[in-house]
Amino acid sequence: MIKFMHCADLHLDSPFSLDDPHKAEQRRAELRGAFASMMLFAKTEGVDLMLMAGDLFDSDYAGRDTAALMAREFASNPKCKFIIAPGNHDPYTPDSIWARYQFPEHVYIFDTDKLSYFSFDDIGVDVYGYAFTGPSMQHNPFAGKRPRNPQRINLLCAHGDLGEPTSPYCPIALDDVQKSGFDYIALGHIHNTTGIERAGNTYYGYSGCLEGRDFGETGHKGAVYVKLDKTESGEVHAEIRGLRFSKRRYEIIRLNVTGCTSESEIVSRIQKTMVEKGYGADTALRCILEGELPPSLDFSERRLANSVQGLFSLEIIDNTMPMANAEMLAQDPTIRGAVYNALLPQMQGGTPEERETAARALRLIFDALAGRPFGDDAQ
Ligand SMILES: [Mn+2]
Repeated sequence: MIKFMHCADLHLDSPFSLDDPHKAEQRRAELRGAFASMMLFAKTEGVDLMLMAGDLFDSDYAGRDTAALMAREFASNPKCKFIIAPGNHDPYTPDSIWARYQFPEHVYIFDTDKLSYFSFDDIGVDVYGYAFTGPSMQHNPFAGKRPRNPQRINLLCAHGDLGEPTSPYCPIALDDVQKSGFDYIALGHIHNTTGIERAGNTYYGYSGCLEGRDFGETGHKGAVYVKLDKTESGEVHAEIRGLRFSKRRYEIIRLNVTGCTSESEIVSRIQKTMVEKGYGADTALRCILEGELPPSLDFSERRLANSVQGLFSLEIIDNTMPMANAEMLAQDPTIRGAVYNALLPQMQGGTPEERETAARALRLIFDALAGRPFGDDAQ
């Protein structure tokens, strides 16, 4: 039996998308922390191989200190073989860190865009793979190819776009996977994993990234841990586990706040949802408010975000409509009723942009009529 891990898309040195530059810097440090946690796990568990399926760095201008950090981590675990298949963000070029930096001997880096392999007789494993040698790749190097020795445990470590025939990032057809003859295909490129699946006799899938970087990469992130056995007759048994290494997660919720009559009621509704979903200091939350609120309810997105305690960060997006108590308003003989009735068609039937503009206009006018200063989100 062999033990291996599969990770990808570390994007070390990546910029993080957060409003607060201090927190963005913190996130960079946490990403390195997640990497260190994964490496510690590999060492503790005594894994034989780590398959790193590309985009380890965010760009081919990765800093030397990041390369040094990576090399130190590799050096501290000489029993594990590290296999690297450079991706579209960190392609193997003569100037790249892969070519120029002196990594330890037990680090194996694919350096051509043709399928090649590293052979490990001590554990009976061949690891196939290829490198991006530029920012894009039009053809799948393993399409139509088979491992040279079916008796071996045959793994493939690769960066590419599965099921996207026109992708400029190495389009891989499911058929290529199914007919490949590999026992396990460790893919990188897609940051949200959908789990490891099986096609034909081949396990395959994306590990996802190690840390989410923005709201496009929600949920906890990590790596895949596999214990794999191949019998004499070529039968494969695999125990596959997804492991969390991320320090934080990005999450998005849509919250209906109909019935709230004050800002503090909205705050408690957000807090109740946090408890239900288990969101705490590990969570960067985007909360989209929906539903109908009284037009007179004066709230600011920023003030709301500051009132909610216990999260890593909170972003409020207001998609509510100021239409609660609508019947009373529609009957209102004053200018309030006239404004409401004038804006109602756009608030109800317009495009999302028109609805938002009309809702905002109504709030501003009601604020002005009530003598309130415009909220800080007004512009
Ligand atoms: Mn990529």
